[in-house]
Amino acid sequence: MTIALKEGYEPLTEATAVQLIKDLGYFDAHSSLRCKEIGDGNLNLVFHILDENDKGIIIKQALPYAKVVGESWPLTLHRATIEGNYLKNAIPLVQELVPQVHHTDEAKALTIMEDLSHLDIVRTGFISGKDYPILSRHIGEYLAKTLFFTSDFGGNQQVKKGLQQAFSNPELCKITEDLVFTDPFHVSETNDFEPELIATVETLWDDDSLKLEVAKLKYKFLTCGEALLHGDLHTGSIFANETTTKVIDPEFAFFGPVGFDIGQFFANLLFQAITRSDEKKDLILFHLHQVWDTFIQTFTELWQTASVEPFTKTEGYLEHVLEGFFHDSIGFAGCELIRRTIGLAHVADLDGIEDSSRRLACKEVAIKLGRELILQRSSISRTNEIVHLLENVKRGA
Ligand code: SR1
Ligand code: MG
Repeated sequence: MTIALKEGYEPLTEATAVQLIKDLGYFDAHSSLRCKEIGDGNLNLVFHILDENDKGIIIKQALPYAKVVGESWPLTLHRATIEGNYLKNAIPLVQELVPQVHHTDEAKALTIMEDLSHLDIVRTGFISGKDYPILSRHIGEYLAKTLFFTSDFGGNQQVKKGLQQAFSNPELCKITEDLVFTDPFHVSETNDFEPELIATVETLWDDDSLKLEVAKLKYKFLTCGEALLHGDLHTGSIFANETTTKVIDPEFAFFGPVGFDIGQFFANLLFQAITRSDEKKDLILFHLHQVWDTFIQTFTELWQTASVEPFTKTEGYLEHVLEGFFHDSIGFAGCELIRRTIGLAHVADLDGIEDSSRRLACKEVAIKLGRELILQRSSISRTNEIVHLLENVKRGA
């Protein structure tokens, strides 16, 4: 299938990316620039450009199809505009936790931003055993601030309705609706799992009580526009080092349930908790506890000091809201664990394990833990209980 390109749009090459950046005046016309396409995600081109003094810049460009599948899966270029607008909206809220955006171009579907190549992609760093001690504090703050100020508690409730239209992102939401919620729980061409997992996968497909709970979570994702979400907050969407954290890639942004962003981060920590040895696991579990603790602490402070909603003064309301967020987060984390193991888009935390029996054992744990989190989410009230569930699943697997 050939994709009809929009006027003004042409996929960049390394040569045209260099020309573009010079034309835009980010570098002197005579400077000698090096450019490399470094995009390793599922959807976009990413060009890293450096001058003679190693001053760098990033050009991210959306392709009119999903790169992970090819031209047979056309995909809106509008996602580049969503991404640019999300970052512009987030900068005043969490300035130090997102990249600086230098330039956006809707027709060319590109975002030009700060070079973050001095930082690691957290997923890659975690897999190689690195730790980022401040990561979960930063992400807890990031979640609390971005979600509170775009919710009906912290943002103008009339403005929010306009923002909901501006961040309408139906094609990218459909990807999540299918790949996270629907397909992994049914026989579907998009699923992709190792044949040895078939018995466990068929157990999921036959489990009506599980399907009912996933249906409820999917319905919440479809209908519950609580706040402006990042929409794809896994550890591959975060750059970090010892002191700095930067969240990237918000092209899936839309107004959805708060627990979705939190749950995706939980799940991607849990992949590491599943695959690490007992001695190295504690560093990851620390992040699981700290991200939630920081989230509730920051959200509570904002609730008490920056609320626009009169009912936030009503006793018991904050506790009710936080409890709902937590239960949702756990359910969404369960769906993420399952879909990254048996669905279309996998994670290197699991697929990168060379020893096949250990890899399969970890995948079994991820699927079974996902199931337990979905089914038991409403009776879990602390992050410690997630750890107990993981230990139980590991013992039984
Ligand atoms: C076709 S896109 C597959 C996945 O990649 C993105 O990063 C999202 O997680 C999406 O579900
Ligand atoms: Mg992405």
